[in-house]
This record gives sequence, structure tokens and C-alpha cells, in this order.
Amino acid sequence: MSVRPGAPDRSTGYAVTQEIAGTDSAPVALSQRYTYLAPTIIEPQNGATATLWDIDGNGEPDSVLFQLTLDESEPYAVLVNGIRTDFEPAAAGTTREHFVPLAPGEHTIEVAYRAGTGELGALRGTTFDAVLPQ
Ligand SMILES: [Ca+2]
Repeated sequence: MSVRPGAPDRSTGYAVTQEIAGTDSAPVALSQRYTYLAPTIIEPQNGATATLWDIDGNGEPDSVLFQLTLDESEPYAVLVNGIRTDFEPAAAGTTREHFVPLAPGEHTIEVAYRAGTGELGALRGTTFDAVLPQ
């Protein structure tokens, strides 16, 4: 049986059904409940405006500062508009800063812990508006 992770920080239960001759049975058992963890996003907050910075000094502001806290010492992944990059674990409680190259406009960044198999845990996301500095 494979399961999909639930929303982060929320107790999630699974009911088990069996398909017999093309018909799903009534749920026969309720599994124990699980709480999936996800890294905490510090900034940009959901719905916020994020200033673009010129990190490489070429005169073009083109990167947003993305800050997260790792409450678990687990490998994790960052998904920028759905494009995933994997990162190695850090000590629990570490705050990580990622400068993410982005064009002005609305973007979504999600984070999740990942298992050794590469599967992602619960996703936590933020959608924000990247803007040029005033
Ligand atoms: Ca630049």
C-alpha cells in the first residue's frame, strides 16, 4: 500500500478499502493517524510582496530571498513554481537562506522534507509577488 502525505501539521487518518471485482469495499479499517511535518517558511509570507535583489552584482535585481527553518534534521526539497531542487540536511533548528532567481510577478515556492527514497513529505507553500526595488 502506498499513501500520499497529508497537509503539514495536521493529523491525517487513512481508511483502507479493497477492490473486489471492480467494486470498492466499504472501508474496513481506520489506520492510526499520522502528522506530517514540513519545514517552516519565514519569508516571503503567503500573499506578501518580495523585493528582488541584485545578488550577483550585474545591475539586475533578479533574486528573492527565501528563508526557511528546518525543525528536523532531514534532507529537504524546495520547489520553485513546481521545479524541484534537493538539499542536504542541516542541524534541527537551522534557518536556511536561499536566493531564488525569479522574474517580477507572482510565484509559488513550496518546501518539504524528503525521504531517502526521494519521496516528498507534506508540502508547505507560499505564493507571493516579486517586485523590483523602489
Ligand atoms: Ca543580478
